[in-house]
Amino acid sequence: MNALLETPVPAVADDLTLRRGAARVLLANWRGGSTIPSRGLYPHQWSWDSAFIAIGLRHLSVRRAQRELETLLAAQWADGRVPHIVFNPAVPLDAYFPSPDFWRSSRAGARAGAPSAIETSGIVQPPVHALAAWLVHLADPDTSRRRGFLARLRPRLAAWHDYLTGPRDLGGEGLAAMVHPWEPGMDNSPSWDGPLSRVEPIAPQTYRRADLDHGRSAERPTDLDYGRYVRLAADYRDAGYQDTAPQAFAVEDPSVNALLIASEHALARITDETGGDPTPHEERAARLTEALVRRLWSAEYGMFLCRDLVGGGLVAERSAAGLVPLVVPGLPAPLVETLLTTAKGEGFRLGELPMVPSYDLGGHAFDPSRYWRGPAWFNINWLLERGLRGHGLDQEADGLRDAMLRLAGASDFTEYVDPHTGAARGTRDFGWTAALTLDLLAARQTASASRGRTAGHFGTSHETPPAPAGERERSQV
Ligand code: 9WN
Repeated sequence: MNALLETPVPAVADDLTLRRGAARVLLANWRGGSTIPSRGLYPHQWSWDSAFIAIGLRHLSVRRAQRELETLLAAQWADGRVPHIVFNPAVPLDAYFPSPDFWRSSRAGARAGAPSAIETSGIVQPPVHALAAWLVHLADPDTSRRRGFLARLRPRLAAWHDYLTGPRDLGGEGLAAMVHPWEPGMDNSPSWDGPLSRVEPIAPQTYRRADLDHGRSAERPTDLDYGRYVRLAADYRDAGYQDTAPQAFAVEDPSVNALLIASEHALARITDETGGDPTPHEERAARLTEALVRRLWSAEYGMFLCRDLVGGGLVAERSAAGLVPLVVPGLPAPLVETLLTTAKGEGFRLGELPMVPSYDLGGHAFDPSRYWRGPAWFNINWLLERGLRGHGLDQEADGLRDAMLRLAGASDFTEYVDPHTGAARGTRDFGWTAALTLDLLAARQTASASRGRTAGHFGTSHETPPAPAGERERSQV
């Protein structure tokens, strides 16, 4: 039975009200050069948040969307890494933990090429940026060309991907590895429980969790998790953020690598558009796809799993990260079919529940409220929607898109929702929820104008039609 029918459904906002509400969130969260994820909990610039936000912002202001990515990439380190947080010096140190005085990037990261004039964290987040840059370009190619947007970003994006496929290929088998649970962006996913259990937590009295000033503790990671996060970050910092130092935590994550592949396809298009040869990027995307399937596919689980590089072997936990490779354009058809079966099965109930949960509904660690251990997130569902559509699964994609739009409006653009009831969880007025609402609204409008035809995999293929008028800048913000 459809869970939406089991619970009272709040009034559905019409498209215009939804658009205005989402725009209001993005305007309120704009800080002059970038957008904060939320006004209480996350008062700085976050890396993958900015990519998703730019994808939505392009429907309000192409200039702002360009700026969002430019600001982030201006904080790139000389070794190519794009830091997961760029700190705003005007925000008090105690507003967010770990704060700039914990990461000490300009000093501790000097050997790795951290900028001297901007404070950042020293870890990374998933590489959604080339994809975002390409989509921002498509929204208004003329303005993009006139401003040299892609030409300026291209070398930085290429260096970012070189970092992930070079120093971060810790397994030596062609995939990027993540060295902290914050890096894949799904912080307390049950997939990390095993790999994290080997990490000695730092003493709780040595730091203060600012997140609990804004979030309910039942919806956030536990203190034990935090102790381990802080230990790993402090050790990485004390090793000068060098990737040659031994890591206590190192995993290959299917979502991160799938996003790298999607972004590598986008980088091929960006390179072509700026007069270069796209072939090396197309070849790298193909190599990464082969490595993703070889290293992380589990026929037994019918989905991709994470690989624990320290303990060895695949992690036997079904998380939504293992479905995200649907965004990979060249994924073999039998795998797409199996992923669809898994997504529709008992664990994720695509099409039955309003949105896909972050973790197996029947899994031993499932919790409908606690962060990445069950709640459904808008960015992951947006990726699944695009992935399904890219493989021609329009009916499933339409259902997901419409449910997301309904829940985004009904929940005040919340950070995540209870996957069974759709009830809001986490912080409200959340940046990427608002941004991706704008993107889905624009796509729905374009689809109904062209009687159902929408572009497939993010417009990264050669056949992609030019940006629809509905995706062009409509209003100057
Ligand atoms: C740590 C900003 C970020 C998201 C992550 C999400 C959460 C941070 C935190 O918020 O992580 O990076 O303090 O919990 O897990 O995906 O990018 O929105």
